[in-house]
Amino acid sequence: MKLFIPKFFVFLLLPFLGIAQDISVSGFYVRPTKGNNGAAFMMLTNHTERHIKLIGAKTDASAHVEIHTHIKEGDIYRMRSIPYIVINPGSTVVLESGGLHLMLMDLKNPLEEGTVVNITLDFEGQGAETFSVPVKKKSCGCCKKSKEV
Ligand SMILES: [Cu+2]
Repeated sequence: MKLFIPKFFVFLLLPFLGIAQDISVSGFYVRPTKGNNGAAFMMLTNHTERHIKLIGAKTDASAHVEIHTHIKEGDIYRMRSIPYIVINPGSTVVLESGGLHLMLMDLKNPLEEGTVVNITLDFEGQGAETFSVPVKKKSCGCCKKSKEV
């Protein structure tokens, strides 16, 4: 199944997506891929005075989504699944290439640049929020690194 979402439809949805009251999500994008797994990146800013956890994500584009980090083993960095990401009070966590990211596992179709995938983020105690996420090679400038995951 390919996601062909008319542009006007995305436009209509935009006012309702992207900003939760306590957490803001910016620079959210997914990299195009022909492989089985895709990677999603973003910045998460916690506007509250308490810790907030990203405890999961899901999408209709893949079988499931894992939260990944990179762990150094000897001289090699390997991806590891972790149960959650903590966003400290008043802080921003960057999910970027080579670091934390969401891994879209077992994609149903290749992720083609210019399309959109819906990804739902689940924050502990905040509920879930769904975003229309563009498939593109680079973010809108929030992530400086460009090395491959
Ligand atoms: Cu990964």
